[in-house]
Amino acid sequence: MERMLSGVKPTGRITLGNYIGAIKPFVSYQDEHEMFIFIANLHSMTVYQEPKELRQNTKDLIALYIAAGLDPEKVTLFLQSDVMEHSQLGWYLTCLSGMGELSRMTQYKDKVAKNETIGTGIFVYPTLMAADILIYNPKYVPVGDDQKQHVELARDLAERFNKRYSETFTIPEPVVRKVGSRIMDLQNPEKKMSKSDKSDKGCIYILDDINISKKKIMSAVTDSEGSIRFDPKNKPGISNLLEIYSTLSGKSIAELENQYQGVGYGTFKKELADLVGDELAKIQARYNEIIQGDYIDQILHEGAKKAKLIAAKTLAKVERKMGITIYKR
Ligand code: AQP
Repeated sequence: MERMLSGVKPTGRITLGNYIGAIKPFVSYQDEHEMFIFIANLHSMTVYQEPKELRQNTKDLIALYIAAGLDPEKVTLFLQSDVMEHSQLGWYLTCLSGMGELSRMTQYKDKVAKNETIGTGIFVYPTLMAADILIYNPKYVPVGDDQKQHVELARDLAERFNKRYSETFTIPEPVVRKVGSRIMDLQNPEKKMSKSDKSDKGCIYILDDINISKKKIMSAVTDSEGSIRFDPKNKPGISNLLEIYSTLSGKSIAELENQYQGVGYGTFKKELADLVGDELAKIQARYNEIIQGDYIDQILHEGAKKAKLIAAKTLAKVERKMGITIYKR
């Protein structure tokens, strides 16, 4: 089985965007791949996290991974901070990277353009993300649309290291799904749905009350044309709802366009709201069972042990090749 790796940051309540763009695809890959899925808590530190909230968000995220269908028997689930080798390899890769290439990373560039205060962590986190990936030598990295650039940096750094010190890292390939890799805000469909957004009206959270999640779909911004067709440029609201519908129902966008020909937006939204509500209800029921007791602690403990075995081996190899190690450990 080919190895696959990905993660999500515990930076807020998990959204429908995170679920459709990341967690649901992870579940669909688990039978055919050797998967490593982690909670990217080191990355969450690039922006201040209130400690109590961070603890809760971390716990919720691991419970949601499992509630959504990830099977800890098949998938290695762990906290990034439990495997310290990520940070150590991250440092070596930071030293291998240039200011120029890190300055070209979209997230950093956006913050510069908006004249925001930028922590150093925001600037260097792509090299830590490269380490998260390369330390497991995965073939595939499933990501949403916005993360593709970071996997490309990981590829460049892997090639640079391999060339300088000899073949060491597998060159990873990003896997970006055609539908659902960028779910947009329901109130502002020009903007990505994000868990750390301040306003929650356009954002459905997986742990939202079911009626509230349905109301959010019913009040999603659309347009005045009245026809249900996929046209992200001219009809961003309806196109976004079609993507959500398609990924949750398994029907293609073309099938949905056909099914809803001549049907009003109200009916379309109502049926989508029911679909979203049913999906969330299933996940929430399972979440409520998992969040009790110490099941999560056991999963994370086991996961960290398994991940560390591989990460330590890669790091030892890297340090040997770089000349850091001078004795047999
Ligand atoms: N709106 C989205 N549509 C589809 N996929 C999405 N992802 C995030 N938002 C959407 C994917 O979810 C995974 C988790 O990413 P992350 O937590 O590491 O960071 P992110 O992409 O920055 O996610 P958020 O929700 O926008 O978090 P904040 O607000 O903290 O920055 C990734 O695979 C991502 O592509």
